[in-house]
Amino acid sequence: MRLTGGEIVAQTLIRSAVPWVAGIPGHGCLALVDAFYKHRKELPLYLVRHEQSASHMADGFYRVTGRPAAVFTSIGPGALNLAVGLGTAYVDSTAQLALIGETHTYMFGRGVLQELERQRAADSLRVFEPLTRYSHLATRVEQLPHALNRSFQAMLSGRPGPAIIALPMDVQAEGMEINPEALNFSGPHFAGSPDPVDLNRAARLLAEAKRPLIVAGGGALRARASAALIGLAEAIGAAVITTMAGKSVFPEDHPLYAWHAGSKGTACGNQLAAAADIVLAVGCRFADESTSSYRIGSSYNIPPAKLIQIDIDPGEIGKNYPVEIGLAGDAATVLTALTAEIGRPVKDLYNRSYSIEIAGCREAWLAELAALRDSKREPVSVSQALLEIRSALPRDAYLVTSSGHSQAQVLQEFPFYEPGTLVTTGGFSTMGFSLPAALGVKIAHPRKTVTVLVGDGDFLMTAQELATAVQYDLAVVVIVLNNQGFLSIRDLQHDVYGEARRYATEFKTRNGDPTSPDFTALAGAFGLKAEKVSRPGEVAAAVKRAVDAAEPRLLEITVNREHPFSGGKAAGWWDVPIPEYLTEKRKNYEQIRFEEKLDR
Ligand SMILES: Cc1ncc(C[n+]2csc(CCOP(=O)(O)OP(=O)(O)O)c2C)c(N)n1
Ligand SMILES: [Mg+2]
Repeated sequence: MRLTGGEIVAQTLIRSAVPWVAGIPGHGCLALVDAFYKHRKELPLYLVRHEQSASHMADGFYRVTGRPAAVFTSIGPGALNLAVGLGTAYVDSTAQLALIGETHTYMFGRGVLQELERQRAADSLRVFEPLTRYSHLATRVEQLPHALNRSFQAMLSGRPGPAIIALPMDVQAEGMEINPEALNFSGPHFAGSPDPVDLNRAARLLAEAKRPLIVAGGGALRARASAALIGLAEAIGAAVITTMAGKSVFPEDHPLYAWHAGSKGTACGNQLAAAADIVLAVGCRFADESTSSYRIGSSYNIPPAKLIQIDIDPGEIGKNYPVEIGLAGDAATVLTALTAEIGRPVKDLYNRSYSIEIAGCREAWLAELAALRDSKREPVSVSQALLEIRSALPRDAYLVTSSGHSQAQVLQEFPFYEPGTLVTTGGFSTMGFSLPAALGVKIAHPRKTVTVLVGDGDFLMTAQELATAVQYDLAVVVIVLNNQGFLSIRDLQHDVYGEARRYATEFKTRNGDPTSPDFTALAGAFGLKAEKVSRPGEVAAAVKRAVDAAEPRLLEITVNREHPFSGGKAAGWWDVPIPEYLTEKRKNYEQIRFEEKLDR
């Protein structure tokens, strides 16, 4: 059968179970979009208002389904608008296929409209090389089946990640003879399995541990390892903490749950992590935020604690801490194998002194939070708002968040109960992620409550996607925490450089008064109903009203701007370099840096 390049792509997506495509057309992808038109019944298309949003939509969808969607763009700026989305997906190891338009092959390097060509012809793809697991510029239609196969392999084998193919305009339009049945690249895909000797050694170490601690990262979520994680934790009586990227993989009302380690982690998580004798890391990179920038004893003490590290990517094993045993493979498979190898579970799990200590730690952390959950303060503190939002949402509601105080405080104080119900940009902390990612989550789970929790600054980066929510009737509830600025950065300036430093972080009028757009009016302009609250006690009911409306809604919450009620407190340390001219603060900073031993 004769198919054009565009048709080969469309048929591959359909046959490989890609559920939909999202993007923005332009002259650089017209023939591709025309093939999508021919297949519009089998391959739904979402038109977005910024290409970055298409990428975040696919990302959100992948996180909650494990299935890659595809995004498409025109040539040049349309393509480059994907960069932040693909960077986010790459860092957090989520899969999506990007299809970008490119210059006609026979005019490569001439400088056609929107071509990047001064150093090399048709050069956009190079921008994406550090952001993707696989990239290919298809200069002939005959290359497409193989390039598509490689893309699916890269997205779905081992550690997931995005793939990208650049499609010159002529390649999209030209045809070739091909059997369309051959265009299914959806699996099976190799995950790998660890050495049985190492597995046995790890099982023995874990069974003998006095203070075992499991830290689960985003890889545990990607591997859908929740059940296996609970199984092993209960078998050995381990404390379980998660990273930002792994949050929600373990039920946060479980008696063994100890919240998070790290700078913006919790006292509870840091205390138990630092005192562990065996640390079992599952799909966790040990990034700076979750380790207190590697400051010894602040979050971890490895060594003397022994580290067992499970990761699907052997390159992560031993990257940041020395490992006793590395187990490369799929997290769920390895955890299940470890539990089986250990055999007999610990006796009297919840009466052991370690379990009692974990429960005590957790209680102490919740008591510490109570001071910020000040039910009388107006406008409402972020902590109080989060408490009310949690109380108004079903246990299995999805919450999508991306940066600023909302993300940090969700980490510190907002419990999740069902695996994968927190969707957040853990490693890249991308402003603008939340709303479009939530649209992807809603497409995946139309009957579930899907909530966006964003700061005003974050929201303004992709606020135009309210139009997409309305066009496709994607009933997400967008909760904007409005504090008239980038206050998490303002508060960071305050914390590390001193009281006087509040620069370039607040939204002001010409006269210097705090200001913000009228978000309810903005929502109205896009055709959404919206509401605004500011007092404690008002939030929960307003969230319920928005959720019950079963249509896209916006809720603006005016939140407190006074530090620390504007956010929360750091629990560990974070390496934010201090300028030498702040002499006293710099001295203290240098002393801590020397303790790190990283650059000595
Ligand atoms: C795309 C992008 N640019 C800049 C940053 C750095 N940054 C992190 S949080 C933040 C402020 C976020 O403001 P807002 O969403 O209003 O939340 P708030 O800090 O006020 O709670 C900034 C600028 C980022 N994470 N992402
Ligand atoms: Mg803000």
